[in-house]
Amino acid sequence: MAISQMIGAKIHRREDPHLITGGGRYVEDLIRPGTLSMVVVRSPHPHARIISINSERASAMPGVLAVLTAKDFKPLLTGTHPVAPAFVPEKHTVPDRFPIAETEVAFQGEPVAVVLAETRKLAADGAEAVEVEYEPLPAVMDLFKALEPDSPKAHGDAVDNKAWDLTYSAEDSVQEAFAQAEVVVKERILQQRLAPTPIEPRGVQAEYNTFDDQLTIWMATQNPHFIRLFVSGAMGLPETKVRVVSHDVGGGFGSKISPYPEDYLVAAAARILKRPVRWTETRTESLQTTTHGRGQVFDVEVAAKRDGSLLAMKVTQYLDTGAYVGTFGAFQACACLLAGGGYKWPGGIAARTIGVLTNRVPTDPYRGAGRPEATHNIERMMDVLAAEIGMDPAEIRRKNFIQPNEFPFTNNFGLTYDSGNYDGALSKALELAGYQDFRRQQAEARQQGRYLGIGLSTWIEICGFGPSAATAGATGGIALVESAEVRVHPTGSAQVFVGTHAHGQGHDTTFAQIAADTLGLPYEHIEVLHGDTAQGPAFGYGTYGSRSLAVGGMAVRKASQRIVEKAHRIAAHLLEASTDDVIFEQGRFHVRGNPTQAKSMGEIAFAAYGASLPEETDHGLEAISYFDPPNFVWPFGAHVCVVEVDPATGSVDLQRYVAVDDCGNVINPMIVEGQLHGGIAQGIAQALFEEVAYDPESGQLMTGSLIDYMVPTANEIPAPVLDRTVTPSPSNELGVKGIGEAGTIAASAAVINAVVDALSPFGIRHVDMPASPDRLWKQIREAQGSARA
Ligand code: MCN
Repeated sequence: MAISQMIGAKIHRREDPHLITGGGRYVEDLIRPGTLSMVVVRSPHPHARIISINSERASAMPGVLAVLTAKDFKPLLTGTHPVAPAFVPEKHTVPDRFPIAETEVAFQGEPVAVVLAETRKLAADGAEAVEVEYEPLPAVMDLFKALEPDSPKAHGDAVDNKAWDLTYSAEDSVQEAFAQAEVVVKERILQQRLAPTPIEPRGVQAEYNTFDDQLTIWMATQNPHFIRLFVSGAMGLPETKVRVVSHDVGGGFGSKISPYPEDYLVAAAARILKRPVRWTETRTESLQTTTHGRGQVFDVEVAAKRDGSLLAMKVTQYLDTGAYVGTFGAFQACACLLAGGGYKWPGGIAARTIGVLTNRVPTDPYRGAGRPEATHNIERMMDVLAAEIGMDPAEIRRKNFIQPNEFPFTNNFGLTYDSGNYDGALSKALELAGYQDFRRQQAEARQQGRYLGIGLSTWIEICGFGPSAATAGATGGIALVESAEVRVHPTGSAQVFVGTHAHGQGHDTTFAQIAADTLGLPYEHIEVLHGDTAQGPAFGYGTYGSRSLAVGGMAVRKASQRIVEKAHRIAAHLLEASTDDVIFEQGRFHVRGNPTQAKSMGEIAFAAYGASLPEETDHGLEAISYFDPPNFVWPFGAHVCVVEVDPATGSVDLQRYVAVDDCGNVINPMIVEGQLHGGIAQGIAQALFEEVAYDPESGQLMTGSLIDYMVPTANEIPAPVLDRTVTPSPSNELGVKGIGEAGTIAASAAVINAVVDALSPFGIRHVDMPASPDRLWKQIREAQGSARA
């Protein structure tokens, strides 16, 4: 492929051949000699006191080397589970969390002991033989019950079940707007708990080398450097003595950002036993103990004029934190700050978030984290309002959009949207979906007793985390910037080490595209490396929040530009010209006006390690860069979904899905489409299929296998029609915005709006997720009953 044509090229992912031919390297593939398997003994109760743990029988089982409990780990592990203060520093009551329970368990699946044996089967047998005596305590499974004063407390020593209660703004203008509004609509909107369910479950291996006191951890994670930071801190080791290696990762969707108890336990067990230790969760453990996403309820009220002009909004978020506050769990409160979507609210927005402790597994970011919730709320409310005043859902959106000439636009909470043309995306999507014609088809179908519906979702997103000035406070002092190191070798091949860590997003391809164009080297000569804290820059900030391109890709760009600057000086020296007279084009340096006398970047690379350098120039061609963006990036788009609902069964037939998205300039259109396909599938999954369910009385997880937890397959997801508009971001030189979460952020509202539109003849104006056949069937029956009454 020619030089300088890589950015924007629709090329296949270079990662795929080895992944799809079984050549991936996952944690389970790693076999170190002498490795012990760890199996975790977990609480069967949602809340209980631990009376005693008897490991005598287990310790005597064949192949079992040790049974370890909290008291064995205490000398090695200090501190508590890290929790980023995020947006809720006030009134934050976060229960302490040691990786393994000592006296009390607060959710079903919480570790109480670990068994280490020669094989996993022997460890599992040993775990069966560990005798734990519990005194069950009252558990609180429902977040509204948890807020009642006489409710059981999720932890024995808790005063109440509030992890936080924060009002972002309660402007007087909001009250005034509601008092003067011609129409007010309100809705309670559920965001059910979801299990992230990556194909590769969590896995950790660790080896402690006593020769040089070096701890190596192999694991499936989204951010190896953060894990190194937390584990080295907990074990009292310098970061230089801990190496975290993460090869291929089979998905994460946010669930592999934060450290987990097992990460510490495997590392500490390897140190105690002086043998390598491995642990990989079973699918049931994954559903039971990997952090869940969403788990929220919103009360939303919108005040407007009869002509559809929005005035003000009130929103209260109830967020089920689970038994402990996840490391980045409070980040989901950003649903409040984005409550207004892409619309203008002259009277303001009053927002309150309440974090509620329950006896369920903790919640933490899951693809979109806070932004799907914000989009779902506002996009539902736009339709509820449109129905109330008899206005077309597309028109009411157009009437209230922030206009292209109003960017940069500062929202009601002081966040500045960088650029956008919301109507541009909507108009294109409506045209592709045949919106005008659809209403005719819908009317005809209704005459035949068929219920078709169309739903819109005009979404916006904050991503590209993030500007250090904005993120340092939310992360407890760690500024979310991103790093890259570029090494050009004497023969003109280059290695690009990045601090992000792709786990399905195709960075090896897209970052090589950026480096190839910037360095003027052939794409094939560039190798992208990540996931090993012993290589590349000292720190990396990881892959989440659709930040890798807008922040990490820019670090690649900047480091590559530094190389070009140095190469420029060397080229001028070799061409015996002044640097001002030498220009860099298509990977070649030449004297202005004389393109025949030129030096390629490959030739300069060789010279950089040779004897003929300009004065005061160091040898080598390497550069490190950290990029700190001036702002977040704000992608947007419009999704349109067409469904048919069968009122006899409540089943939803997804007939068409159109998405027009705008992530600024695009590095690789094929990868962007792939990200949208996956993201949309997960949004549809939330809308129609998936829900983590607990028995409300016993607190037992009822969706502990993939038979009960309904992850849809390709059969249930239609191939979406994708298109885009291009509104570059002014926040980075590449003009890019993120796309990794966009599909999930947009999709649930488009699907549910379509379902509600289909069922509007029954007088139904809101449907909760998942809109499963039984839920819809009951709702239709109830609506028919009340219509008859
Ligand atoms: N890209 C591009 N042009 C753009 C925007 C993005 O070519 N204008 C490319 C990027 O170069 C990158 C990919 O698209 O190769 C996604 O980039 P970006 O939007 O920066 O998102 P991240 O790489 O930071 O990925 C994180 C995002 C998140 S937050 C979740 S959750 C998620 C997701 O990505 N989890 C995933 N996509 C996933 N895909 C897979 N297969 N597995 C997961 O767990």
